Amino acid sequence: MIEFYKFVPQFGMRDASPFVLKLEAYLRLAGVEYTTTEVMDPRKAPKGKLPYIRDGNQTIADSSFCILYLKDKYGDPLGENLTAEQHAVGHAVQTMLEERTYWVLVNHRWLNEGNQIIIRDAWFGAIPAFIRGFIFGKLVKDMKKGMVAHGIGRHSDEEIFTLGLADLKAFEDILGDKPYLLGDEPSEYDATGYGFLANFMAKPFPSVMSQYIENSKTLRDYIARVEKKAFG
Ligand SMILES: N[C@@H](CCC(=O)N[C@@H](CS)C(=O)NCC(=O)O)C(=O)O
Repeated sequence: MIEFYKFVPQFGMRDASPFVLKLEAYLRLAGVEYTTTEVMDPRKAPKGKLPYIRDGNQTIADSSFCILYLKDKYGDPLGENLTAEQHAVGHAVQTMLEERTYWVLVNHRWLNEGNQIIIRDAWFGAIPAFIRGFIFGKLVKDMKKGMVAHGIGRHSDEEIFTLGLADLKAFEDILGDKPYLLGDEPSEYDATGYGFLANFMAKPFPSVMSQYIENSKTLRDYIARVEKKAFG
């Protein structure tokens, strides 16, 4: 049985990490049986990040490597009927969400001063107050440094949202009036689409991104459709 390691549910969401939500949606859509372990401190994870899975004595970290492992072990029920071109489109959309849109989410949650307090109290509230500020401050500083090195951290919030909104529009246009990103049936790329879009709708962090989704019947219905298909 696959053991799935994730964060504790937070902000009214099954998981406030888009990567964790992606993997859990994949497990459900692909019909893989699993048990769940909630982790408070991702530093103890094999690559210092969540999600990861265990299967017997094997540990696989990173949502994409987990999915590759699962496809290798159980086959690819969500992808076997897709053409190479559909896979390529799915891959490109997934890479956009994970490598670019993700930073729009991180910037808004972790570097916006109001949101920082919400994050700090929710995830670091158990740490004694006298060291909480220090630990959280260092984490935010390291995050900012990483984002500057990446390049995204050199833009203003407004510029970052401009990039994020372009990603949402691209996603919406590729989806069009299809029920799922690549057609009538869900694929692994919908697990990613859902994981990211649903996370922008986390209640305590309204933004132009959540507004865009709220105003788009296509995207709203899509999130609800994938959620229903995956989680019932
Ligand atoms: N490429 C990884 C990304 C995972 C990731 O960035 N997880 C974040 C949560 S969204 C995390 O665990 N962060 C903890 C940390 O950096 O301390 C994947 O696909 O699993």
